[in-house]
Amino acid sequence: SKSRLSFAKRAEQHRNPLARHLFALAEKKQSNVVLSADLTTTNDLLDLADRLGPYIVVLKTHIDILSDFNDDTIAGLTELSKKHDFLIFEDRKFVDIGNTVQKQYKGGVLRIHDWAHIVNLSVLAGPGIVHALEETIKNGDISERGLLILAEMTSKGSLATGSYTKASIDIARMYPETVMGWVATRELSQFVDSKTDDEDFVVFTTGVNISSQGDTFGQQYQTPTTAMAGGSDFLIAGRGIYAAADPVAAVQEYRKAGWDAYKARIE
Ligand code: BMP
Repeated sequence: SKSRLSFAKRAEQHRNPLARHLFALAEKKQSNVVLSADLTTTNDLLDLADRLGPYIVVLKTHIDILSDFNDDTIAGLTELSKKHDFLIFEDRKFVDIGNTVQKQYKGGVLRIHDWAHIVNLSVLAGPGIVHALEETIKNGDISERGLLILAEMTSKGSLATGSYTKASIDIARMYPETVMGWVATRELSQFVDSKTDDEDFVVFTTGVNISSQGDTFGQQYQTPTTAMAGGSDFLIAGRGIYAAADPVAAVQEYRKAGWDAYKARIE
């Protein structure tokens, strides 16, 4: 596992340019916070991204929840990602056969591949989905694009456990050039073969909240501190930040908690 190495070291050693960029951004901004910006109008989304952009390394979107998605949504997000230096992660959770997913990634009204640095997927249908997304990335003329595999889920009763989680990791390891890591609640070191020590899959953790245990639909939270102690690298937080009375104060609190915990675990 690479979780005891500094992000600076991991940035230096990583084979994937997007992962290198991400680790370097984290060091520069002293933040491992991914803001889950689950707002439903373009104005609210861009306003939040502008105010909180300085404190985050990645902005995670659910672009299909916007009631007024249009070209300005993407122009605005792209401009803010440059202004504040953060990456964009569309939480699309692709799950279909490769042929369909390729069209969903490249085309449609959303044209996700054009603007999202990172997208995620589930391996329910087997490795063909990764093959298809990788082909789009490799054939495209945009250099910084990467995939995350949804290896676990935070909601109560999730079926993404055990052999499913292990299969997610095995498939990630088949595509190390485009799969930069996975979304999981913890390090999953029991599934990772430590023989090949040039591997460095990045762990993104959802379900992070300082002041709540969960919601009425089965969401289950851990804190930034417990997530980092469990081997997470990047903390994804939504309502804990954007629904706080003062989102700017909240993002600073999550950033400090995440960064302190990161500092505490590196060698
Ligand atoms: P919140 O912090 O407000 O609970 O939001 C969590 C975000 O992470 C949501 O956008 C949700 O879709 C996403 N998510 C999750 O909560 N659990 C998972 O297992 C995977 C997710 O992508």
